Amino acid sequence: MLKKHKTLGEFIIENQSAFQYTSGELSKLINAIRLAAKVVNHEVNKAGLVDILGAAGDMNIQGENQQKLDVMANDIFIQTLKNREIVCGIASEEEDDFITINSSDDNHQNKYVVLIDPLDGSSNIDVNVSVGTIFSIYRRVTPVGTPVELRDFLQKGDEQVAAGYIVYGTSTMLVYSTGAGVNGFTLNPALGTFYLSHPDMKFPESGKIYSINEGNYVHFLQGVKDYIKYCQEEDEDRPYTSRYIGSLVSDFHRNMIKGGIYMYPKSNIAENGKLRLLYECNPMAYLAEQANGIASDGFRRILDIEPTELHQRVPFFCGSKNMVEKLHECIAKHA
Ligand code: P6P
Repeated sequence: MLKKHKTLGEFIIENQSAFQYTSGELSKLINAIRLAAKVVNHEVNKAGLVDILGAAGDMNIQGENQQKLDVMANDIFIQTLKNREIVCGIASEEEDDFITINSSDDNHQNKYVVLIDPLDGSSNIDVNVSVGTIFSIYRRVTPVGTPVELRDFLQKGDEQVAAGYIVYGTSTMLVYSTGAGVNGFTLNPALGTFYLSHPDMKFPESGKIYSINEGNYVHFLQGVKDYIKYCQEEDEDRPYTSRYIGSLVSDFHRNMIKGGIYMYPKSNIAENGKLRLLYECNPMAYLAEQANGIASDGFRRILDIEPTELHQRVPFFCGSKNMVEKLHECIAKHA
């Protein structure tokens, strides 16, 4: 008898009551993200083909103007979320400013804001390496019935009501949390259905994988350099393994399953690091903590940082508790 895996739809309904806000709202949001994920997955998986067939010019096989995939992913998520009566605003890495979404009664009745990186690591598409979508969900702080404002988006990561990612890898997975642990769902492309494949995901307390772009080594803080050397020296549990895909979602996902630490420090070339606080670091930090991991900027808990700008960058260190704490020790020695 085939063990029946729970579908994402069944899981959402079962856990709807656990969501601390009115029932059904989260379902609409996650269902919109689920649908958009399937559409983006389809586009991402045929990207190479379209490039080949579209080589004749900038027209693709359907005769449409070929969009960059991250722009296309952005449009798909925004359109899908707009169609639900629940989102009053969206901020995206692909949009300079936030987008106001009015309710169909024109009275701004929708309660949630969504922040997204629609296709993180999209430069990897051209070399057939996995990419991801990252999303972060808050309740608005300005009164329902008024247009959404910037302060609805500039909320601390601690205020998130849900966050997650889709990783378009060897298989496509949707991994998310609403504050009661992290669950991973794998898409069966033949059926277009996500199945619960990774219930209650947790970072191992320790790990042996460190992920960082060592090409920037000379620019790192001395404490980060010391930690990298710690990972590399001979000892009972070391040297660790260096694994860096150049796709945050993929490195994070592997480290959560196997144990590891992801690091994107600040440097002379990236004075606040490269990753964006609102739609990359906050959602991944929320997931990390829900999975017993840690996420910091080297000094502060990511989820405590008061945002000041929509696209602000922060240094980002995230993963297995013991590994991030060891990094903090190395940094503190030089603080
Ligand atoms: P670098 C992709 O552009 C990204 O935002 C993350 O997904 C990835 O971990 C990082 O940047 C890669 O940056 O500077 O090492 O190429």
